[in-house]
Amino acid sequence: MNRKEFIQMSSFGIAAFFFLGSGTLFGKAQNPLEDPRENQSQNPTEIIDKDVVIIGSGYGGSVAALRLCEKNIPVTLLEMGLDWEKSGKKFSAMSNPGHSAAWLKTKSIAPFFNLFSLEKFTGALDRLDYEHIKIWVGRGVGGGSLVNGGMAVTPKMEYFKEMFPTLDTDKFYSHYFPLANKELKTNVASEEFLEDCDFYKFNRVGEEEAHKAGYKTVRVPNVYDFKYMEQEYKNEVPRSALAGEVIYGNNHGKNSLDKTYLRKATATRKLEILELHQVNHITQNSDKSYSLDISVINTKGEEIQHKIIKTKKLIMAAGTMGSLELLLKSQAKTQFPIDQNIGKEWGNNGNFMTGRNWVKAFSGGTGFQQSTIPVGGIDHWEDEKYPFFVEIAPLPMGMNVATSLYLMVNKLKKFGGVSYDVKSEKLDLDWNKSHTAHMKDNAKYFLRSMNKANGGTRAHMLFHNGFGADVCYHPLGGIVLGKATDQFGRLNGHQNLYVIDGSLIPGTIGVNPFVTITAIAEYCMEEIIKKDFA
Ligand code: FAE
Repeated sequence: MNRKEFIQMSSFGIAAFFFLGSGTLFGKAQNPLEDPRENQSQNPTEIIDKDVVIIGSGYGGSVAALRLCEKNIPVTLLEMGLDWEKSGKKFSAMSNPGHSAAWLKTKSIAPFFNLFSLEKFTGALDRLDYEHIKIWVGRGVGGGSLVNGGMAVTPKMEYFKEMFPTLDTDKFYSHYFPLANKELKTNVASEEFLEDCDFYKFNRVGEEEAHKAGYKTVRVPNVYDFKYMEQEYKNEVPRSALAGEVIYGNNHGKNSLDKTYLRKATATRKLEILELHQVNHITQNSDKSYSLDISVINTKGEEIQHKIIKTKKLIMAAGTMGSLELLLKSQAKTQFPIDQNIGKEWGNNGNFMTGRNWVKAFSGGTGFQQSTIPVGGIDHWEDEKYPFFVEIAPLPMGMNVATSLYLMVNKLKKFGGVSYDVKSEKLDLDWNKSHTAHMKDNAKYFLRSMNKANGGTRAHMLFHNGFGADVCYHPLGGIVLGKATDQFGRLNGHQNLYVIDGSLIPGTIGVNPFVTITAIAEYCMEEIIKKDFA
């Protein structure tokens, strides 16, 4: 398969933009490991030097960019997806998928109702398919923040301590978590609004039913601006959450990273963001610098330029699956040195999607119109036999369905593992039904108790008869803090290579993870900048 075919076929293929960097050199002779230009495309390769490079513009990458730029350090941020704000393109609603709905697919890829054909485009939502699990991720400047539900949950202190026994828990809860929430613009909806708003009927129903079944519910903070949503409700501003926008991106209201960390970093004028730059693999040079093999792509996913960017300091923030793929693939392709712990302690954060149908006469369903932004959770984490946390999720498809949707977050009983298959050039996951069996038991217990108290059945029309063991929004781990890296994300065996993203968290954190990823990134970057960039 030639390079072009590979890019088009790969789920990491993409769309394009052309950037001329400084210090361009053509045809510089290097040893084969330093000049990884095998399978050249017809386009001449551009070789560029940069001081500091970050791969990926999600939570880890955005924190790293801001903290470095604030210290006057010039940063180049490489992102395989589109800069949506710059492109002037709109995100599409769930009921009408358009350009943003999927990364280079011809059919929509939401967890349900995929009846829509699409034009191939570098959309904001991607799905990585493995035998026993499907993993959804965000693509574009802002990473997962573009497509996620915005639930901003600080983990329970005890569980955080259990996952990270060597970290200073008190400092995290007094400093890094508050800092992360402040920068992310986390806020909470007013109870009055939630009580009045028709669009939150699904949540009121979900909470009432949970209470009847004896569960405790909690209000969940979010980065969607609830004051904006109140204005949407009154039709004073354009609607977004109340117009069915979420996993294909929000056009208004949501404080995604492009509106928070990245906007601040850009204001320093030290940040260069190169969109549609897909890093294929990395080579370590004899002087310990790194060469990144990059395809610049167009919005159809075709390579329009091939680049090598050389840098002394490299921060990998391509997300759990992206950073793992880059490290493992680079090892296979360029003998890139990696630690034996890479690929270990991977998990799905206990994600298990489930739902209920309840057909009570005259009940009125969960509402024709549903806000896309979740605000409620069911906290059953302390239970000894069936511990779980549940997001009361909307189903914003414009139907007054008598279906309730729940995303469960469970504990892990055993970790999965990630390796690289040279033949298929894809990641291999050691992950199967044995990893999720206890999550299914929890889902059965939860649905049974809810149905007993409220009537109903499990939602057979959703995923696999109502039990979505293979639905994963929160891949975590594989490059675990303090195992594959030192205590601050410096990759073992390297001096100037850092990993700052969800892969640092050992497979589970008990709640939706981006607040934790942000706080850990803040903690790591504080130390790295102090010691390695002085
Ligand atoms: P991430 O945000 O994934 O960013 C990585 C970036 O790197 C992406 O922009 C990639 O395009 C880019 N990239 C990857 N490979 C390459 C490459 N080779 N070259 C160049 N660029 C590359 O990483 N979490 C919550 O806490 N609350 C929620 O409500 C929530 N809802 C979610 C809903 C959905 C549908 C999904 C998919 C996720 C949700 N999450 C939620 C998970 C959350 O978005 C995710 O944990 C974080 O985005 C992960 O942050 P990272 O910094 O690790």
